[in-house]
Formats: sequence, C-alpha cells, structure tokens
Amino acid sequence: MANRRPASTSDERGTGDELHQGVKRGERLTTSTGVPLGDGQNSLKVGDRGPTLLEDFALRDKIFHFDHERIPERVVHARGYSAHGTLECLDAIPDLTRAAPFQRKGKKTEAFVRFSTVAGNLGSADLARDVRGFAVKMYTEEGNWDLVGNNIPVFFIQDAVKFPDLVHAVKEEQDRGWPQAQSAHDTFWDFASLMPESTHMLLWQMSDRTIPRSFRFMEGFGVHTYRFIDAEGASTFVKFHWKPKQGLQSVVWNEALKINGADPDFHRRDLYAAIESGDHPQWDLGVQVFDEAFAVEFDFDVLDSTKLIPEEVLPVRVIARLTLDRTVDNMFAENEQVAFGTHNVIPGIDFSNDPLLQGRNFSYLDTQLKRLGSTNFTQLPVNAPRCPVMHFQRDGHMQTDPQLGRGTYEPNSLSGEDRGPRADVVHGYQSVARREEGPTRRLRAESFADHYSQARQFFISQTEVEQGHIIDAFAFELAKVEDPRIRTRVLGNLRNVHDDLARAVADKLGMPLPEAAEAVVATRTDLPESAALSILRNPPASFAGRKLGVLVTAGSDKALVDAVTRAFEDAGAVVEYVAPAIGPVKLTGGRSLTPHHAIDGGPSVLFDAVALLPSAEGAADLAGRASAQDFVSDAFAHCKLIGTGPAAAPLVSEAGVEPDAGFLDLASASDAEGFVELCGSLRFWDRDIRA
Ligand code: HDE
Repeated sequence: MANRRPASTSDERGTGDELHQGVKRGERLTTSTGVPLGDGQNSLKVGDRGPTLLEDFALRDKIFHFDHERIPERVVHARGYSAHGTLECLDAIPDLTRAAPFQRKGKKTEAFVRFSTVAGNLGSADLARDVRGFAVKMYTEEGNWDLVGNNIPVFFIQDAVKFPDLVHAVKEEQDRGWPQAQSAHDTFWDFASLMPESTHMLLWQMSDRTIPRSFRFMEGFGVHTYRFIDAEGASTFVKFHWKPKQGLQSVVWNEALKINGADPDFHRRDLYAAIESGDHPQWDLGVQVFDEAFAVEFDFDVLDSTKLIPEEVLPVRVIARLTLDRTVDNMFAENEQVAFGTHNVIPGIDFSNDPLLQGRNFSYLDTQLKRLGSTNFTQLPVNAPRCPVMHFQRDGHMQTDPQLGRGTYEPNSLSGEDRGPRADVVHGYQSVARREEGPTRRLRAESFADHYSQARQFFISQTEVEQGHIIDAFAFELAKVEDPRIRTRVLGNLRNVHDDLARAVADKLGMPLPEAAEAVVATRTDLPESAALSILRNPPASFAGRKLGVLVTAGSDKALVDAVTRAFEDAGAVVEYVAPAIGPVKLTGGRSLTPHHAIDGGPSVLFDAVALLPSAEGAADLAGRASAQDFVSDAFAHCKLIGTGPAAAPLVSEAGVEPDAGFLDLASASDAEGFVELCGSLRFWDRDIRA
C-alpha cells in the first residue's frame, strides 16, 4: 500500500466509500481497531528527529501485535505442510461400521491433511531422515474424525509413558543445541539401544521410507488397532492404511543430503506444485478388519504398536479414496492452527486398549491448549466442525460464539419444550460395551515381548538394493555416535535381527561384531517375506507425476527439446529446463526458451530423470563448469535414467561418467517416446553405488 500524504482539511476526506485521494473504505490501512491511518511509514515524533512518543497508538498497535505473532511450535511434528481435499467412499461398509463417511458408495467427506517431519523444528529441511506424519481430519456430519497417522506402520515404543523419553532423545541435545532434525547422534541411539522394543521401527527408519521422494509417493498408516462399531453396537478391530495412487518412491541418502541444500522446501513445493497444476494426488483408504478370534490366533499382540499385521496374512480392503485438490491459503491459519487429536472419533469408530493410543488420547488435546492458548481452538475455521455444534461449554479465552439464551446447563426448561439440546441414545456416540478385568498393575504384557521377529521379516522382505541402503543408513548414523559403547549395544541388538545385517554394519563401522544382546524372549519366530513391506517390489506404473530436468544451452536442437518435452508432458510428467543462465535461451531456429533454473541453482537432485540436450558449443562450455559436471555425475551416482542428445558426450566424459544401460541416446525426436518408457522404471539400480 502506498505512502499517502496527510489530508489537509477534514472536508477533503470525503464520505461513504470514496475517501481522500481515492482510497476506498475496504482498502484503507487501519489499526487493528479499524482506525484509518494517515501515515503508515513514520512513527509520531517530536520535531524532525525525535524522540518518538509513547502516545503513538498506531505504532504501539503494530509492534504489540508483531511481538506476539509466534505461537509455540508443535513439540514434535513442528514442520508440516497441508492441503485440503475430499474423501470419497468407494465401497460402503455399513455392516462393519456406522461411521458416516462409509455408509454410501460415492459419499464425499471434506478432508484436510497435514504431512510433517517429526524431530526437526519448524524451519528445518524437508529431507531429514525422519518418520513423516500423515494426519487427516475428516469433517463428517457426525463431527470431526482425525486419523493421526505416520508413513510407517509401527512405532518405536509400546507404552505412552516412554514418549517424552523418546522425543527428548531424538531432539537436539539440550547442552549444545544440535543436531537439528536428525537421529544421527548419541542420545537417540543411546535410548534406542536401551529399548530393544524400538528395533522393528529402527529398521523402517533406516530404510528409504524415511527419505520419501515426496509426500505424494508415500503410504500412510493409522498404526494402532482401532475398532469399528456397527449400528447394532457390534464391534470389530480395524487397522487403517493410505495407499498412494501415484505409487511409492524414495530418494537415495546422498541425494537427500544434497536436496536439503538445494531446496530445503522440496516436499512442500512438490505438493503445492502438483495440486496447483491440477495433478491432484490420491490415496486409497484401506482397512484390515479382524475379530477377536483372529487377534487371539495372530502371532503378535494386536495392541502392540511395534507390530504390524502383514498384508499377506490379512489383506487390505480399499473402502475410500482421498483426493487433495486445494492448497492452503494461509500457512498460519491452516497448517499451524490445525489441531489434530486421536481422541477425535465419530460414531462407528472407537479405540482399542493399545497403551500407546490411550496415552495419545490425552496428549493431543492437552498439547493444543499449550499451542493455541485457549480451549476454544475448535472454533478456528480449520478445526470447526461442518455440522451443527450444540453444547453448554461456555466462555474461555477468545470465545467467538455469542452464545444466547438463559439456560447454560443440561437439562434446562428455559430453552424450549425439549429442554435444550439433549444426548441422543439411539444416534449419539456410544463406546463399545466391553468387559475389562484384572488387577491394576504397571507391567508390560508378555505378549509384547518379541522385539525381533518382525524386524527380521522387514529386513528379509527388502530387495538387495534396499537392504544395502538400510546397512548404509545404520552405518552412517552410528558413525555419528561418539560413544562406542552405544554403537556396540546397537550391533548386539541387530544380531538378534539378522547376522548379515549386524555383520555388514559392523564392517562398515570398522568394529568387531559383539555378542548378540540378551533378548527378552529367546525364540524368534521366522516369518516369511512380505513383498508389501518393500518400496522397490511395488514399483509405480509409469513416470507420471515425476519430473524431468532438461539441460539446454544456446543452440540446443529445438525439435529435440520439443519432442522430449511433449513426450514427457503427454505421459503426465513435469518438464523443467536448466540452462547456464536464467535469461532466455535461443534454440535452433531462433525460438527462445525461458529456463526454470540456472545450472548453479538447478542441480540434478531436483529431478527424477535428466536429459542432456546442449549444443556442441554449450556442451564444451558446460564441460568446464563444476555445477554442470555435478549435474551429470550426481544423476549417475543417484542411479537416474539419463537421456543424452547428440552433443552431450564431452560433458558426460568430463563428469567422469561411463555411459551404461541407464543411458539412452536421444539422437532425434523419435527417441523421446522410448526415453519416457525407460524412465518409468525410475532408477537404474544396477548402478547402485553404495556409500
Ligand atoms: Fe504423535 N503427537 N504422539 N504420534 N503425532 C503429536 O500433537 C504423541 C504417535 C503424530 O500434523 C503432538 O498436535 C504421544 C504415533 C502426527 O498436527 C503430541 C505419542 C503416531 C502428529 C503428540 C505419540 C503419531 C503428531 C504434537 C505416544 C503415528 C502431527 C503436536 C503415545 C500413529 C499432527 C500435536 C499434526 C503430533 C503426542 C505417538 C503421529 C504432543 C504422547 C504412534 C502425525 O500431542
């Protein structure tokens, strides 16, 4: 808004909507109480050079509000990114649950999703090796239902009482303030090594699941066993799964490190760009439903959040589809102020006795008060139910509902004949009627004691490439641990998972293999492989939704650039151009192309595959530049598919790279289709150069 001169007389200010100098009422700069300002650039001073007067209410109003702009960031999951969307029922299941979103095929429910990392603070980088939060709020006509999940189906601990310890261990160390957003330090591994129940989750955490290519390419899990309740009150157990229609994809660790430097907002930018371009990401919502008899028969306790139920044992039934189609308008109002809670369930959904879930049900409500400052956070637009709300909760900080009437208690005879809003025995929320008995004790059930069998199952279910990445990740993290006793303890635990794993990690650390740690249960069940646990055994159908980086220079072949662009865009991919400078690039035939990145700011880690289409002079120039050499050698080291135009050879050889079967000659426009096809496999893993 422009700086405006003071009005010289009150007559000149005008009336109605038109104000002095044409500023309309709605556009006037005002204080927070609506007083129009005559000068927004200068504080009120005595004379030309001060002092500034305390009387300046406009200055005080502005600074006062600014001073209080920040609210506490989330104690975990501080860094997140959100989007709006819709859940559509694909398969109605009224026989299993009376939950509103699943009563009718085609039924649509408004939804809001927040993805997050866990350990880093709000300003940390997106590609931290970390679990991702996958929290979904569904605004049903029977109230808000939150499914507050992660992208990993198990958790580190079995009892909520250990959560503060886990979080203290992984967050930056209190006596030094680092490391940020990393588990690669002594306190985390100290805790993990002393809590063997974390072993299964550690395997997931050290896998490529924790360095997803984007939020769009990861699964989500409710983790705990919940309950469905049908209209008659009968209940079954249920576990929730989100399966991305885009397929699964992760980056490699060396790439993650570089993405964090090149674009710390890589994941949020990706989600924003996809939605804004109309490529709306989708996830199928699936359920594993089982009864008491299955729970008793199953090898592990279904109340133990460090265990999963393999999909091969109990298939996932798809019941709905989530589509994200709208980005947030205001990060604070939506991403920061959204308040998720596992306690937000609706009729038809109930809890199990999972001790982790029971603890969460307290924590989420409690933490919102700390963050949002008032019990009235449910009135904020992003949290407000879309159905009528009737209760006698009154007042509180920042109450915005001008509640009317005399009777503020239930029942009361002053609110009309039906005595005000009353509980509905037939349609209202009913908890499962369950029988519980036993002495009150603080103990860990014996059925929770096997910490290694499923960790082993996870390891053997991975491809060789993925196993290699897990080994590298353990070695990377433990090499950052200063105290060798901690490393030894971790290796002792890993021996109980798989000797090949423990030995490979020990070798990489240059440490002897210790004795296996003493296990709570000596017998480990040898479970079969489960293909569903691997990313690479579940490849995407095509390159759609991925990004190709095309290196161009002045004099690049226009026909070839166009053909490659068209072929990839037709396949649903995004194409971005990288050039020596950000200014327009003249291709053959005189057409100008505007690059998306200058080579220094557009490294190949930002793309899923690359095409090198420089002109001969351009290639000779780029061959001498470190950024261009890195562009090629990184793409190679990260196993990317590389398309090479007729003049790219000097650049490739100067980058020290020997073309292999992951390269495709783009000799002419007709080769473009073949390259898209090849890129559908995403990586050329034969080249996997491990750390
Ligand atoms: Fe959370 N967790 N958590 N958590 N969690 C929070 O709530 C907590 C756990 C998860 O985008 C906090 O609003 C306890 C498992 C997500 O706003 C807090 C325990 C899973 C998010 C909290 C767990 C999660 C949170 C911090 C152990 C996967 C981000 C801010 C008993 C199923 C939600 C907040 C968002 C956030 C407590 C374990 C997922 C403190 C006590 C298991 C996705 O309430």
